[in-house]
Amino acid sequence: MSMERTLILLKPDAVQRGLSGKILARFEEKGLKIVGMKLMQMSQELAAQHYSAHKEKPFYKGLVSFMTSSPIVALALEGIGAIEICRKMMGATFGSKAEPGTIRGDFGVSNSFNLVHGSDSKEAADKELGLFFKPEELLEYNLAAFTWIYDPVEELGQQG
Ligand code: IDP
Ligand code: MG
Repeated sequence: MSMERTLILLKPDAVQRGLSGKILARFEEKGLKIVGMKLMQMSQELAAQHYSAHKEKPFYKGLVSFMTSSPIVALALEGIGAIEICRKMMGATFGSKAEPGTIRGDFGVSNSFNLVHGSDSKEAADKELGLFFKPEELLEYNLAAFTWIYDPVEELGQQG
């Protein structure tokens, strides 16, 4: 697995229910590095671009309406295998089906109000990060805990 960046959105229900901090903490505690973060309200245009793959789905109109209804928190998270790790942490799409221990499984029951979005592939992550963040809003910095989160020799490729 390689170092990756993924787009996570804390959806309007997460912000309105006061769960932004708790959900962000889960990603931080896992060892993911925050490289971008902003509170924002999605425009119709941004929602249409972000969810273009779902344009023909019956839930599309409601989804765009929900996502633009109230502020979200957009996060860019970095880590080895970050895309798949974050998807696993989110759980299944529907809160009623998501396993306990996942974000959707622990905090929600709804099919549509499911708290969090995460990119599902490298291609999606690149596209979605570009939609939500300008290049200069994605930061490069050393995380002090990095060499305790990862084995420097085994995982970071440093000399033993
Ligand atoms: P994902 O967020 O787990 O990747 P997708 O199938 O990509 O799930 O759907 C995008 C979003 O659309 C979901 O997170 C959810 O908010 C909403 N959604 C998906 N399927 C349904 C549905 O059957 N009814 C209502 N909303 C849905
Ligand atoms: Mg999806």
